[in-house]
Amino acid sequence: MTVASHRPVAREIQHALDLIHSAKKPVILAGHGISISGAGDVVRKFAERTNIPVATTLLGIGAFPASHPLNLGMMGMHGEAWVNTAIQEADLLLAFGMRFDDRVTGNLKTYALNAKKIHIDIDPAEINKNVRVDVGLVGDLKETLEELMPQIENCDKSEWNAYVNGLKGDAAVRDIQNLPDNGHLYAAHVINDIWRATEGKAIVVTDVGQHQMWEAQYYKHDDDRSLITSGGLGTMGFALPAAIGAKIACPDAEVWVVVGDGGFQMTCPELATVVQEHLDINIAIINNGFLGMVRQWQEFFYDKRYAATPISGPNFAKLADAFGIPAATVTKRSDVEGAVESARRQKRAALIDFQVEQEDSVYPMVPAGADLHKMIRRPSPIVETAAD
Ligand SMILES: Cc1cc2nc3c(=O)[nH]c(=O)nc-3n(C[C@H](O)[C@H](O)[C@H](O)COP(=O)(O)OP(=O)(O)OC[C@H]3O[C@@H](n4cnc5c(N)ncnc54)[C@H](O)[C@@H]3O)c2cc1C
Ligand SMILES: Cc1ncc(C[n+]2csc(CCOP(=O)(O)OP(=O)(O)O)c2C)c(N)n1
Ligand SMILES: [Mg+2]
Repeated sequence: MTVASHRPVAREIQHALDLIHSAKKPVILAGHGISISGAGDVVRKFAERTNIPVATTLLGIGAFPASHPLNLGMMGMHGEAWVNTAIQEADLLLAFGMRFDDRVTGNLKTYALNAKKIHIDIDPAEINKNVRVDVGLVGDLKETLEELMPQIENCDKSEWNAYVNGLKGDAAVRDIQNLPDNGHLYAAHVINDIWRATEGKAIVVTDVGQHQMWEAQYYKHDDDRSLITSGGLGTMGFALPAAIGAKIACPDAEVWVVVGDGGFQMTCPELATVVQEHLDINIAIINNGFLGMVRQWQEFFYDKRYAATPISGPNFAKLADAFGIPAATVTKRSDVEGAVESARRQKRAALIDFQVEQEDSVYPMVPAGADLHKMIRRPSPIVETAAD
């Protein structure tokens, strides 16, 4: 293949068009470059005209609306199983401003072997870096798609879409909000309840770990840049300072921090900045008493040898109180909604310490370097867990 330099050349554009129009099982891989390029609208028009389903990276969440019928959800290590299966069975992948991170591909030797690949990226170094592609279009995504659009024909991919939707099975209705309360508090419940209370319209800033993945799974983002999260660097301690930035940049937005008990302790002195600058930020600590994501790997791959992952912490509500921030501690699902609404009503910062199940894990999971379709599934679906 050839890589067109900086402005895609006609031959490469034609090759891409041929692949798009002849594909029977295509998937768009929507990445962070969509937001950076401001290409959200043209990506939506492209997907609708070609009828191609869309999988997002973690950093692509929100760049294509979660509620759009063509949105499959997040791909990769903690993506939904049907999304990864669709990618593995696809005959064409269209990578839009994403860089095939190892959390996205799993084992490169078995990654989407049946698929032709088109990669549109502004950085020539990204083309063929991790995954070899058939067409590499180097350029700004919005400009490149706008150039392609007049030549894109309406496509009927209804058979493929029906097949992919069928893959969702029961997992698609992992509708946890209507389940009976069994006395357990799951992080998934908390995040889903925050999503419902905020009608999906908040800017959510997460830290790094299990709570970050549950946020990606259970808060449905329809708006671009409404999820701010540390992806590639995965820097614990990111959430609170980043939320301060988000609130100052968007003072009228409702801003929520979703943070683990470990990461919060890394940058919690910034509560002083929150108070000093009179910032109305709501902080949800997903407190599981562990460096949870590391504990999960120890459970799955190291015989539950929980070395250095059980962590202590202060009484977070008292800590908030010391800063003059109103706070609550929640241990029961029935108290989640009231605490969230009370935090939202305050016209200043508020903090909630959600003391969730300690040894819950994020499912599904592709073990690092494993084949993308070989996911570890939840032993019993959360539907059953929550109802037992
Ligand atoms: C605990 C943990 C678990 C994770 N699990 C997952 C997971 O399950 N699934 C997942 O997807 N991610 C996961 N991640 C995140 C992952 O590590 C990467 O950060 C993420 O996949 C990168 O997404 P991206 O390629 O869309 O964004 P980026 O890394 O930001 O790449 C953006 C790409 O767009 C290009 N670009 C920029 N501007 C433009 C433009 N104007 N026009 C065209 N192209 C442009 C860039 O050159 C780059 O190639 C996880 C991270 C952590 C910390
Ligand atoms: C600064 C930093 N140190 C270590 C890590 C490795 N790491 C990734 S997730 C994680 C655990 C996070 O624990 P917590 O903040 O409690 O969130 P949880 O996973 O329990 O939701 C660790 C230690 C990291 N990403 N960043
Ligand atoms: Mg934790």
